Amino acid sequence: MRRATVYRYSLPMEAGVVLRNQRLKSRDGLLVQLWQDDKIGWGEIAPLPGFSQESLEQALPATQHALAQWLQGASLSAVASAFVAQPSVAFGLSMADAELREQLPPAANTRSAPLCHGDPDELYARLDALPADGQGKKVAKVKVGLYEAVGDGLNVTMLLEALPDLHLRLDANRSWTPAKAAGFARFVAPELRSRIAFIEEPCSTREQSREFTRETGIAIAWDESVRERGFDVRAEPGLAAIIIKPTLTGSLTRCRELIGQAHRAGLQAVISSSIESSLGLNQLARMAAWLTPDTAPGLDTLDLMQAQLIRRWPDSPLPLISEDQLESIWQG
Ligand code: OSB
Ligand code: MG
Repeated sequence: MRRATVYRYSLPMEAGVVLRNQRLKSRDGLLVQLWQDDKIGWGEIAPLPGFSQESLEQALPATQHALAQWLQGASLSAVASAFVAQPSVAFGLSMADAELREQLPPAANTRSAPLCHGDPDELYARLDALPADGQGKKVAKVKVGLYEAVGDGLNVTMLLEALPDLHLRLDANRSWTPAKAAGFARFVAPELRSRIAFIEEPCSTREQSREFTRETGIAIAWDESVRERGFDVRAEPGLAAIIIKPTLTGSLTRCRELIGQAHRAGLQAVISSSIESSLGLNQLARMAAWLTPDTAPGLDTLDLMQAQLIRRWPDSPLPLISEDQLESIWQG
């Protein structure tokens, strides 16, 4: 016997969360709950405004259609993989299916790379206490490109000088011109640069980012590029990693394919958040433990929200919204 329920959620965000120039007041999405015999599987479908092509209004009928097919006996992983134009639907359905079929192992890597922000004293104390990963490194992440590039360079230098076992991931989200990127690098001494694990998409074009890594020796990673049409995962000089945001990418099968291609090319694959709820983040942490065991995932986004959903994230003080507080909008 198969049964399915779709819930809709809306989680209040911290004041002042701005994504691509628009304020995100709440994080809205769907949760899918599947039942088969004595097994349950949950999945989260949460298109991210400003990033996803599809809207929640489009995701809902697509989800209902897919679940109706599953209820009639279709394979959900096959149905999910067909939703290439709606990656959030493909991902959420395939995770519910993977949980139901006990394909997704329970162990989670919740030691994600913390995002560095806020008061410097508090930040240094937090980084000092950060446990090392399997390779004995502390890995944290800094967003750059929001203010002056030179200031970013000074800030990165201060962090790396203060904490000799710290390795940083930086993320510029394509915001620098070649001149600004060079301005940043000028303020990071060459001997510190090897502790920049990578900088995600420093420049507005891939060619400029390649030029940046050639000129500075600072490694780069592809994030936005991975989701562009015609992108091929391949080794390139200076390229350290690809970032995989499953909600923006697609089904579990598609994500595994990308991770496999990255590993075969000698690149790291970093599983990363698209600001999912604590339920989605826990599933991403399980994916990371399973598929990228040597790499800290990028999941430090729960603090942007004011509540957790269904499943707790370790040590989070945020209140938990449970299943009985959610509005079920579809059942089959
Ligand atoms: O800037 O890469 C981004 C999350 C949602 C949308 C865009 C971005 C992000 C993150 C996630 O940075 C956190 C991380 O990757 O560590
Ligand atoms: Mg990025």
